[in-house]
Amino acid sequence: MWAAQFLKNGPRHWVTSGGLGTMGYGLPAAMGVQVALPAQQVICISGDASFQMNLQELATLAQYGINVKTVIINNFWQGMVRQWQQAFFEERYSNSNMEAGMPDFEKLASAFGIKGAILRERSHLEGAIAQMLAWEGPYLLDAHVTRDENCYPMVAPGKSNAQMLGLPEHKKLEKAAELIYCSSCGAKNASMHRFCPECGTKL
Ligand SMILES: Cc1ncc(C[n+]2csc(CCOP(=O)(O)OP(=O)(O)O)c2C)c(N)n1
Ligand SMILES: [Mg+2]
Repeated sequence: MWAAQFLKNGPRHWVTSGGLGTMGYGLPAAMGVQVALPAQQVICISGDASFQMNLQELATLAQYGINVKTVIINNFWQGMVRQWQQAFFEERYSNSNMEAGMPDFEKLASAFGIKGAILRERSHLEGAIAQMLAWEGPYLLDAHVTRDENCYPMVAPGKSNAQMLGLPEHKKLEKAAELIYCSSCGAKNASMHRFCPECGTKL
């Protein structure tokens, strides 16, 4: 989600499992694109838990020398699950902390015959990326990030996409030329909205 929100890589340079966000999709998808477009540099960006769903594909990278660079955004949690448990389940964290049993990804890559590195400091980020891109062949960068950073917007259980949390405030709504009122909950809406952000009803 962070990659989708913050990377400015332009059209036809983005492959994603989309809204359903299937864990483990990134590495094999990146391998397919790299084989199809050998002149391009493909970078797989994956969560730590998601990466572990298909880490056996490091062997395929090694066997075929596929030049995919992988960056693991490693918060040592199933972060989205942690965020749900924090926000909607009174911080009852169940089976979402991945610290115990988390492999050392640099050593894991090395075990498969692939170059790896760990990034611990933000100030080393650019250098670590430059080193990764300069390396000939597959490379795995294990980027340790803030462990409890939340990702927004998000949709609460039982709510619709029109009710997502964490969107920027529409402070100028009051001044919008045309206002309409939701027939279901009465909330005030700008007429360009197609769904009520309060209750999700189609306007
Ligand atoms: C195959 C699969 N199983 C379960 C889920 C539900 N799910 C969504 S995010 C998530 C945790 C992801 O953790 P991680 O890859 O470490 O990413 P983070 O949220 O920490 O950035 C889970 C279990 C899913 N999307 N795909
Ligand atoms: Mg994680």
